Parts: sequence; C-alpha cells; structure tokens
Amino acid sequence: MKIKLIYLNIPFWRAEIGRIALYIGNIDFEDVRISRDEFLRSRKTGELDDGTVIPFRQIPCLNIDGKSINQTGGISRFCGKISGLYPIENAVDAALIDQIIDMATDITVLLGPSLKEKNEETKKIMREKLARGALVRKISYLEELLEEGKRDWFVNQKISIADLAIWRLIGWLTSGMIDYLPSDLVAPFPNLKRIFLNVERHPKVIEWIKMTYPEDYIFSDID
Ligand SMILES: N[C@@H](CCC(=O)N[C@@H](CS)C(=O)NCC(=O)O)C(=O)O
Repeated sequence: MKIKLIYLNIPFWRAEIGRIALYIGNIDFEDVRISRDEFLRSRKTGELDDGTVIPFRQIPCLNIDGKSINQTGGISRFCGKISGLYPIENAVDAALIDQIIDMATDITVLLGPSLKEKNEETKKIMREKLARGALVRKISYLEELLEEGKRDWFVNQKISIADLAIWRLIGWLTSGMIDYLPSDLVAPFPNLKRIFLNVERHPKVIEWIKMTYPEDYIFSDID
C-alpha cells in the first residue's frame, strides 16, 4: 500500500494526527507538504500540480494507491486503524475517540471568524472574548471527561488518535501563533495537562518533533 498524506508544511492537528499515528505505527508513508501557492491552485482546480485529486478542494488529503480521501475524521481513523491507535473491533471505544476528534473540530471552528478577521483591534476583541468564554468552556468540557480517575489517556488506558488530536490542538492554541490567546489556556485543567505531557513525552512523538518541527520548538513543561 502506497500512502501519501498531503498538507501544508505546518504541524496543524488536522494533519498531525495522521502523520504521527503512521509514524508511531512504523507505517511507511510519503509526508507531502505543499506550498500555500499550490494549495491555492488546488482550490481552483481540485488537483495538485502533479495531478493528485483533492476531493472537496480542502486539506488534509490522504492518497492510498492513487485513491484520494478527504476529511480529517476519516483520514485520522484510517491512519489510526492501520497504526494500532484506533480500535478496529471495539465500537464503543471507537465512538469515544470519535467524539474527541469532533470536539477538536468544534473548537477549531470557534476560531474561524477571528482567523478571517482583517481588523487587528476587532480580532483582539474576538480572541479575548473567546479566551474568557466559549473557547475555555469547550476546553473545560474535555477536562470534565477526564475527571473520573487519574487517566493517562482519553480512552481505554492507551494512547489513541484522540490524544494526538488534543495534544496538537492545545499546542496550536497556546503556541503564540494565534495572537491574543493566553499561553496558559490549559493551566486550570490538570487532567488535560497530564494527557498533553504524556503525548509529548512519548518516545516516537519526541523523535517526530525533532525530525519535523522548527528547531526552536520548546518542549512543554507546563506543570
Ligand atoms: N471538513 C474538513 C475541513 C478541513 C479544512 O478546513 N481545511 C482547510 C485548511 S486547514 C482548507 O482546506 N480550507 C479550504 C477550504 O475549506 O476551501 C476536514 O475536517 O478536514
């Protein structure tokens, strides 16, 4: 099976779930990182420059033996299944993981309007309001899920694509890349912090960060 995972050259959670799951599972894949210009061209034509089809003209996109597949959820589940980070037979655990991936989408969607906003002052007001209200509230709902027992992972005591999604989502929200969001957004949430650190201390994740993230990436110590 020849697998290509197509996204921009950034460690955004939508692509990183698949990339890291495949890396953890020692699955051979081509980590295709397109330029913004090529992405914009593909939005017009529905194809990359080499002719690879991009369904729905959005990314990430997975290509398996020449067949293109779109949508973060489906891509993440496929990569998780072949890597051992998503259950193939346990439908309940699968659904418990799915709800986390969809929550990562809900949280990302909240940021959408402010990402498009051109007026800096308006953007600042929007982001500060989110950080006081809806954003932190949704993050607190993830924390609520973890409050029963001292869990190391979201589902069934083992790392899954749900943990990868939330690690990278929190990493994005607190990286300073999104102006006006505080870097201590998860400070009030000890269980989420534990999951975050468990992912970031996973030996294969450390390898992946060292191989693909900017050299100045700061490993978190958010205790
Ligand atoms: N529903 C899609 C959304 C993906 C998405 O919004 N991707 C952005 C880049 S991060 C994109 O391709 N935007 C262009 C567009 O939506 O036309 C998914 O879950 O993967």
